Amino acid sequence: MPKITAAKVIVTCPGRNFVTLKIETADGVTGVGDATLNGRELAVASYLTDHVIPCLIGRDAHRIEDIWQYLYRGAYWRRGPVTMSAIAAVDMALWDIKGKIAGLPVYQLLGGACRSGVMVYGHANGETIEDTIAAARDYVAQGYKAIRLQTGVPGMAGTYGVSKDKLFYEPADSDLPKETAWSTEKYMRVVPELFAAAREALGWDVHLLHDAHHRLTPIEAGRLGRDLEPWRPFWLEDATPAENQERFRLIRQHTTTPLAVGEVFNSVWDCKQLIEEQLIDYIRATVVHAGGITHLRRIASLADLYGVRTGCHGATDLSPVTMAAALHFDLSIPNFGVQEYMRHTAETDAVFPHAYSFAAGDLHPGDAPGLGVDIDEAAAARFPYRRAYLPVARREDGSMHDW
Ligand code: CS2
Ligand code: MG
Repeated sequence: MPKITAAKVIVTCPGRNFVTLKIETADGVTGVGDATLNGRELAVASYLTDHVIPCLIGRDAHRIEDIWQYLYRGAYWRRGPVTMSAIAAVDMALWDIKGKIAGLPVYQLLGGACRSGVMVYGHANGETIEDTIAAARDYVAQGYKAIRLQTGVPGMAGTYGVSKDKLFYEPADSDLPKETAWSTEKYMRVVPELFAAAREALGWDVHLLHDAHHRLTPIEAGRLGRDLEPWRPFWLEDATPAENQERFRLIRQHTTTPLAVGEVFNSVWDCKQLIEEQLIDYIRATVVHAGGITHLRRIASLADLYGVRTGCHGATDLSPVTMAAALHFDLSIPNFGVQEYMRHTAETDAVFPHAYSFAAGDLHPGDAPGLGVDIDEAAAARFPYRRAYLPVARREDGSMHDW
């Protein structure tokens, strides 16, 4: 058996923070897993170093499902973003090791490819509608088949989804949370204008997406969804917070705009009611925050029973290790929908050399054995951890809103 003999956590900040787990077997085979939890990175690093790694030493790296069950059921205080990101990192690293030992890319171990490539969507951001459309045109020129549109809201500074650096949008940009302002009324006026202008400029052959980032009540979401219907959005994402899953019933009653949710979900239990009642069209749970490839496959299988497709989260705070793992998963499941793809900076790509590549609107994980991604530890050491927070949002009267 490939016995686990060592494991360590590497924290690095090549432009933004990443937490990576590296597991090693007696034969010297190594596997990597992403454990990054934006703004709470060191909590997962400690969870792994202090509480998980000691339990891994001596175990059989081939027993992926058993180790998953051991870490999930054995923790007693289970679920939650910290625990599930830590389990995800172990799971990714073990799939990586299994693939390397088998000499096969992980997607082959998951049943093989169901499609030729993974359709991705890029982020078009702009202060104005014109700027957003100009950014979207760049994506079309690069071959993207799907684009997320976010625009500044007139009369409000610093809208979510819009940043100065258009290519590498990174919201976790200050050492204490920035305070941003929010007005639902102003926002709800500008989004339909953005979509009308985008269809006029870009035509109907490109998929257009939008993220409301948990900012609306169900009835507001129903109204926005209905206002967007003429422009046929691919999806409206995170229309409302989903702790209370039945909130989506009201949105469904009022709009046929497809709904996506789940980037902050950690387990199949967070998805269960939304999927079983067919309250959503796309589930956005992701490898790193929802327990790894092993658990995400379970979520996708449940979703498939109800005609719900996947649309995994893929923002820049998910490292290239998660991106690689997501691509193997996306390629292998029947009910894949779309994959988010925010490009990493050149520094990040240098720290995490990877086999995946982009062509004609699709990503492909490549055919290197395992996940096809690694961490260059010497390069990682040049970028020490820097505390960085996501912003918070306040309504115009000063009260807190969901960010
Ligand atoms: C966003 C993310 O990509 C998305 O859909 O919601 O940018 C999100 O804000 C960050 O991943 C938070 O860590
Ligand atoms: Mg989102």
